[in-house]
Amino acid sequence: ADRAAFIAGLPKAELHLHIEGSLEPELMFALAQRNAVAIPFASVEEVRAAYAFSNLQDFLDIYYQGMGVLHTEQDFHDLTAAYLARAHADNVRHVEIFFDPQGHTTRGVAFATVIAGITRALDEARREYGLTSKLILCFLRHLSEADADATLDEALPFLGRIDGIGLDSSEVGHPPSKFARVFARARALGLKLVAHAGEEGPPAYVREALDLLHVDRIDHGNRSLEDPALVARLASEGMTLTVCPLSNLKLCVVGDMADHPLKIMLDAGLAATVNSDDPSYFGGYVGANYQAVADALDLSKAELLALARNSFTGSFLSDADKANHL
Ligand code: ES4
Ligand code: ZN
Repeated sequence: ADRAAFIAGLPKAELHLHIEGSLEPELMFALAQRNAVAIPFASVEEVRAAYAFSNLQDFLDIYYQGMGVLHTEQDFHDLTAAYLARAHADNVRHVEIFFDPQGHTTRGVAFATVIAGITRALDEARREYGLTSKLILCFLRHLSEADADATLDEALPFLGRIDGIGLDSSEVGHPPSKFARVFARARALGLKLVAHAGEEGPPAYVREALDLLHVDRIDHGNRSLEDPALVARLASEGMTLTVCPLSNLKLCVVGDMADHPLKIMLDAGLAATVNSDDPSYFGGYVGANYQAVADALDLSKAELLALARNSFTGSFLSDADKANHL
């Protein structure tokens, strides 16, 4: 109870959040009705029952299906506004949101519609809660680099609202090297760079993300721990890892929360952070992620404070803005 109050009171930044993964079943039903889209579920309970995954691909199949109810600017606004209200309730002061434009443009939804809806909600949260944000466009790595390049072309008119690019979706078989050229292009445009690596993929994929993509953060990074030299390098470079405990449990990256490597990461000097990834699908927002992993690993207040501080230092806020949070 003491730990719960401490976690609730900690100012946090969330650095690993797929906005489409915050689509709650209730909103999925409401949007399906509003847009006259058929969904293969009869009830909210049936949707939740379908959220049993044995690996990343199991989840991705249902995640891409779920986002099919999102059509209008209002839909993207309502999705984002619901997430931001929930994050604010968890004392999240800053959020860096991933979105998957290729999950929408391939269904005929315009890039501009997605951006307009998300950014309208971000602007409202800034005014209403003082909650600041950055927006990170993710490329779907199961698609080609040419598709990613075309998506970056579509983003060019909106670079005033897009702070960085990321790499997500099916990891194994789609190494960072596949996207070296489009990441170099984004880097030349001044965008921040992140990539999912070492969630299901080997430590070599984390090394590729560092050496070939020149990323500013590693999303997940769990399997880095299999390579002690890589761990030493990540620690010495102060590389932020955006770790997602409930995601790791739901996707069977860890078998039990008691086996979660977060404490090992901290003890190794890694700049780990705690994040919710796809909270609707994985069973909890950022506060619940802190709580679940802290209970399972018996994390101290000093460790929890370090995790929250890491979330601000690892953010893409300016040094002046970081200082206001630390
Ligand atoms: C994702 Cl947990 C995870 N891993 C890779 N890609 C994703 N897209 C949404 N959630
Ligand atoms: Zn993710």
